[in-house]
Amino acid sequence: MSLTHETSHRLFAEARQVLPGGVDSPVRAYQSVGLEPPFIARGEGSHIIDVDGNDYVDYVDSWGPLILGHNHPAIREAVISAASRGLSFGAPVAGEADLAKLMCRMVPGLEMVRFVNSGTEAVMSALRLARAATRRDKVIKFEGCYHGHVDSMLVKAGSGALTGGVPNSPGVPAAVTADTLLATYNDLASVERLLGENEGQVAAIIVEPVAANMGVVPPEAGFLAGLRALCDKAGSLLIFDEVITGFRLAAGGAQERFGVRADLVTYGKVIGAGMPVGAYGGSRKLMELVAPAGPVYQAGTLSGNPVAMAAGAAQLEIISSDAGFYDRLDERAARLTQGLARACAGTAVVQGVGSLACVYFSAGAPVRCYADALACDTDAFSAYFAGMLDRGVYLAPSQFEALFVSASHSDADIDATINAAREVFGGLRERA
Ligand code: KE4
Repeated sequence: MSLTHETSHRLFAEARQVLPGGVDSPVRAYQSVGLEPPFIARGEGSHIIDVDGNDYVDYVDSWGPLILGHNHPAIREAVISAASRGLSFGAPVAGEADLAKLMCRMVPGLEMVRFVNSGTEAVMSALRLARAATRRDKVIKFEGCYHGHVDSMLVKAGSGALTGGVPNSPGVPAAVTADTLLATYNDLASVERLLGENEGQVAAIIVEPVAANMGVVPPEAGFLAGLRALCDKAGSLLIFDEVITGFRLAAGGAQERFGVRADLVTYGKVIGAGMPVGAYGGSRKLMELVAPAGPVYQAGTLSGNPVAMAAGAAQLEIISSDAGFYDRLDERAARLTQGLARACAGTAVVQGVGSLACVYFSAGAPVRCYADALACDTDAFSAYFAGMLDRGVYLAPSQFEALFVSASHSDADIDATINAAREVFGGLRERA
């Protein structure tokens, strides 16, 4: 079944005249899969419909925010109601503390948050706070982890930085990344070595508790707890970048799921329900160093925007009042990943945690770190991607991204996805 894309093609040509690459975020341009992106007209539940009328089961979910699916009535109503009172005031509104209190109720140990407008801003601010709190400059990150387009983090970053084959971006001064130390994911010895070589100089270790920007790489047993112990010994802060995992892996995110407490946590995506929201948070002691309570400057015209706060609160209220939400979400995701694993057996492997998953063309080898991810066959991934898109399954257009299962994905969606994968992998095997 070949879908028609005339309108998307025309819109993409027009967009490329006024937007770099025709998009506002690189991975959306479909460059790594060698296709043109469908332009989306609307979303409903687990489906999106493009401007040519093609209907897809959506596993991008706006890259994670839409854990309840598109156009959820309660979230839509909350946004319309807030917007009807004005879009922004640049002044305190009750909705900011309402969402912050809700987050602190859901996340053990979270005492205070600051809202910003993106995950990138959250990471940038958390790094500044960690450096101020420890009076140290160096930061350890992991190859293949992506923490937004913060200058100091664009070193062997994942996601779009990896997809575009540009692990390090031009325009980032060497002086800025001189304090960024690179470790290997799932390799505590690589961290210990860096801490030893930079004794007393490391402000923080920042980590994606599940690496979801080089596909989906779970933390191996003891890895996160090991980072906690190494930070305690070195006097460094542990930052969990939970922009993807926050409020997705559990109410308390990865901290709850893996039983490891970070000193600072960054959030995004789910807490905005599709509106531009990021946040960073931690203990009151640390967070009260942030202006105007303390000296660490950070600001934002639209931070805590009332409409965005209403959207995030509506989504978290639904989740937090549903005791079985995460169990059901994980069960739904397990049905999908088990079906995909059967369909791709012998050609690809499926890795996942909770409602995050990735189909890796790694010749059957597990993907434990950046080097393993880089070894994957991206041409084979592209053929798989195109085949699934043609069958109405909308996946992230890169081997180095996750698929996101939402509460809106039905049994019918999952069965259709598994059937599409069966056909696609059958075709790939025939052509092999
Ligand atoms: P934003 O600035 O894009 O809101 O968040 C940056 C960010 C920070 N930390 C983690 C762990 C992230 O995954 C992200 C952004 N995720 C990507 C998807 N892998 C966003 C998609 C895009 O760049 O268009």
